[in-house]
Amino acid sequence: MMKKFIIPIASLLFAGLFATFSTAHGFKAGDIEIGHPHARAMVPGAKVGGGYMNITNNGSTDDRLVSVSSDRAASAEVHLMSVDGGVMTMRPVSGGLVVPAGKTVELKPGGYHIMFMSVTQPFKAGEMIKATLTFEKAGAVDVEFSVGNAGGPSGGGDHSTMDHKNMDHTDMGGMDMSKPQ
Ligand SMILES: [Cu+2]
Repeated sequence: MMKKFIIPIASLLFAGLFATFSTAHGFKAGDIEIGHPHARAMVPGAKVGGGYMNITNNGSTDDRLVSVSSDRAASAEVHLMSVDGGVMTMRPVSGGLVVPAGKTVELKPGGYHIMFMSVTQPFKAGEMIKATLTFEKAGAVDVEFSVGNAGGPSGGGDHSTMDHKNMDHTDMGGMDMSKPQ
């Protein structure tokens, strides 16, 4: 009789453990450490998705994220989102994203992000999206972006669930709006 109950509880604990483990993931290449690469689930039909993470440079010289690729996207770029004359804009970071020596650069909604473009199968919650980040000095590092939920009722999510083409980034999370225009 007891066995019936023991098994589900054990698997529940295991699932919980696995979830904890998989969200705290990180990757390393030389002096570069990639912390928790993640992406939001995309709505059906969406063609672009945003990717976020922390990049730490433990070395004594600056490095640079020069390219990003993924099987799931025809192309990928590093973008910077900013407010220009009250209008939210995004542009590719030319020359690569500099990661200064001894510093951490945060890619997050409202700031720097990886833009996956021409995605044929929208990212689904629970998936891991394989990608390769190439640094000028540290070289190539394979990472996996964990895909979270599309966002709860609060909508406190990020812009990757929205139609990026229109640059309609209604989520201002993480953006400093206090700057004079
Ligand atoms: Cu973008």
